[in-house]
Amino acid sequence: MKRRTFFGGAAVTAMAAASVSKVAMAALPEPVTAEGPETAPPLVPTSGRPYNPVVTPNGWSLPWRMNAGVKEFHLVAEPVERELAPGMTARLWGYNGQSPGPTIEVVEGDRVRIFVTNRLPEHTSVHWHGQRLPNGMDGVGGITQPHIPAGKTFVYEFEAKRPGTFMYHPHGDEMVQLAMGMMGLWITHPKGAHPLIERVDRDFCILLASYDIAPGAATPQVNTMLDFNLWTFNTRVFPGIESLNVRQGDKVRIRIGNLSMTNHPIHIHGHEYVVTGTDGGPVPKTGRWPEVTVDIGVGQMRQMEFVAEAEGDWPLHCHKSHHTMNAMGHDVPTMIGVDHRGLVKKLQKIVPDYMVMGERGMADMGEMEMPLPDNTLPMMTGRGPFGAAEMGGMFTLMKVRKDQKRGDYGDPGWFRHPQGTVAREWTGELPAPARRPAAAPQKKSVPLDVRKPSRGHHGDH
Ligand SMILES: [Cu+2]
Repeated sequence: MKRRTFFGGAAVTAMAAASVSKVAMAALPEPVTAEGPETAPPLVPTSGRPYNPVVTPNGWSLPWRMNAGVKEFHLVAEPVERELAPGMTARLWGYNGQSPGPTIEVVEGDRVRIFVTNRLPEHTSVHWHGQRLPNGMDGVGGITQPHIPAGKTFVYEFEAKRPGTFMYHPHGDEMVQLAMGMMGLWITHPKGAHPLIERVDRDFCILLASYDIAPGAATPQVNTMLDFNLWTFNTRVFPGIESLNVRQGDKVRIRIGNLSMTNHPIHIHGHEYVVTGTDGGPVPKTGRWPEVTVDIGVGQMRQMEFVAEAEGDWPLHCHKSHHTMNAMGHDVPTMIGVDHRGLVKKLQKIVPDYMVMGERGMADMGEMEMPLPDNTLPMMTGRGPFGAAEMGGMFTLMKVRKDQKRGDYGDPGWFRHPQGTVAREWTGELPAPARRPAAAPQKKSVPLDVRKPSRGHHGDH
């Protein structure tokens, strides 16, 4: 993470002065910028009230400054470059050097002041999704405030009233600005003990988004409504998404918000989680039940909690199978069962690099070294200790280890399975398939439409 001052030049200062009062200008905190997609360690608060910080995989939390009891942040909306996974970098719009923007962490009851500087080529605004605040701080361009013109800085100020998981994003030219990656997470921690919010050992937060970037291109197609080809956790795709590394027995919270264009059933392996909170706040204990897949609709936030009981490398992924694929796969014709014998040579005379693909399914593509255009990712990729992972998109691993140090979020490497606990090839005898005994002749069924008309609700069954 690097510090960079945007307000070095006198011209810029003069421009900003037009939209910010003199008092605020004097107090404008230096914006902090992140470069690179590495996961930042939890930002332990050194001023303001204490809390248990979150970790944003492949992201970071925004430092603040206390100014006469007010927590001050500086967001800069600007064009950014984001590596989606090694081999592909997208040209997006985001905040403070990255998409998603930095996670903002405050404490219930904090007075918060956020300076928003617009370095985009068009106007913007910031909507604080899910917060209780004065109407004029809601960030709806044209409705509750003038749009923030390019080059200007606006100030938002409100009290973080209720604890929970929130998001921020522009409200105005949303189709374009969300498609370009403008979004971030906001966590309001409870002040002290809360009857419905437990203290956890690991607290992760993930923002779901989708992009449509043609293979070889770097800028998303902003008019796409349905056919996105990249499905992201914190604007990263597998294998670029860092694993969630936890200690066995840790109480884990995963907070997920969805700012894509469709719902995502997020599935965890080897464990069950309970939704302890939604966009509306903590869920009463009587309203919680265990699940292994939680569907997260567009605009929703969910908090899932569980104890990481089982050691291993456990996938956490969207269960829509196209959402665990990367850019190249979605338009490939289905060739299963098509016999190419005798055709390949003839076809190669016309199309020299013609190759047979997908005759037996597409698993081969996980291993295949296909020539790709620059700056794109294979449909399915990633390697594990046993071979190709054949995944992409919204997929990562939760690594549970006995010897992971308390508070250590580092990657412990691949799981070492205890002897005899891995699925293996059966090398013994294969008995001949047993024949099912011939079934007794079945009663002839009567088609529904010739049945006697029902005389009532009783007596017919
Ligand atoms: Cu999905």
